[in-house]
Amino acid sequence: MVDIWLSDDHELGIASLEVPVAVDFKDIETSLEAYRKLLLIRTFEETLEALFAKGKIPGFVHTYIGQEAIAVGVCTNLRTDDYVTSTHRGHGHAIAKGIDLNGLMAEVFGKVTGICKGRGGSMHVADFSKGILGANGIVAAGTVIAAGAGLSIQTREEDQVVICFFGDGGINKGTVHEAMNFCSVKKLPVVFVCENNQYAQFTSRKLTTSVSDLSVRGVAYGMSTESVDGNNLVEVVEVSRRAIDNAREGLGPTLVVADTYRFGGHYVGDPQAYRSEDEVNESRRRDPLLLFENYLELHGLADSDRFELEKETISKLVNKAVMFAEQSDYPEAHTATDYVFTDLIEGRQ
Ligand SMILES: Cc1ncc(C[n+]2csc(CCOP(=O)(O)OP(=O)(O)O)c2C)c(N)n1
Repeated sequence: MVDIWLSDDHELGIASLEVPVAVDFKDIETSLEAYRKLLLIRTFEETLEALFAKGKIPGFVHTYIGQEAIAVGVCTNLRTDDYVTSTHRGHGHAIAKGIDLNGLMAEVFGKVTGICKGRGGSMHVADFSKGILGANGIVAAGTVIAAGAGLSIQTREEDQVVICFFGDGGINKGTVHEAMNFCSVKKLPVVFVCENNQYAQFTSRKLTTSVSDLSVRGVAYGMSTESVDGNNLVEVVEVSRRAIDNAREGLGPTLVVADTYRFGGHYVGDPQAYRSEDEVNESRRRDPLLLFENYLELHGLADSDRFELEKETISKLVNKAVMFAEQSDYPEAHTATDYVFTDLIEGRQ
């Protein structure tokens, strides 16, 4: 048992995968679809690490490696017209919500064919047509955007939901207090998913946060709360579905705390002097991809040959996206302010 990142009630090992689920993860296509999404995020991020080292990516890159089961598990329960708000570590959320892969890659490269025409880059990827309201370089800013989107849904009397992904560092921000209180008092259809990856930049959660069980923060706002092993895809699907169903039915927001571990540094190139290699290696024993492979094997849904086949297919997809991005142009300098303001605002000026 390691206590570096698991909440007290989360056991180590594959026994915890034996969770009864409503999504039919005994169905081979459903399971493989989820596996492909996990792989897609992992491969996308590992490819970016290599490209960043070659100097091909402008700015900073924060990878989602180790946390994939949270985005995939939660988004498995969503419709295209549901919304997600994201963070600076947002590629996984966007992929899980169905963003176009070429458009995402080109955006991270800052190319004109990017999903935001190269204006956003890694930390500001958005695609409103898929309900992706934006990655965000401002920690926890997505929480108040989620509250606004929730209020919009309630005002329109629709049954969409908003998922607000944010980090354990973010949970100490004042905006979280405002957003959670507002969503709770208004019973807005928002699910706050706190990805507890144990670090905020270079500082352990234990040094910055007054409680070890982050879900108590939701109790303070009169919200439902859930805790889940964020590396266990099947469990994330099940727990987040309860919260999403409740939100859709008008029962108000839930705080879901998903315990996980950030395998990479805070950003690509982070020397990581604040943690030991042993700690990182220990956490990799509970790699969400390995756990889900164990699950698939245990239930006779796939074997190592199948895993290899899927990995090859996904690698090809990501390589094609890299080629697309590399062959695309950068925006021309004189267009820098195009697409930055909405017509609405321009119309008012
Ligand atoms: C408002 C604000 N304060 C500080 C920063 C600097 N900063 C960038 S990432 C980060 C840590 C965020 O930690 P967490 O929310 O746990 O997300 P993680 O990086 O672990 O995914 C900080 C403090 C920022 N971008 N925005």
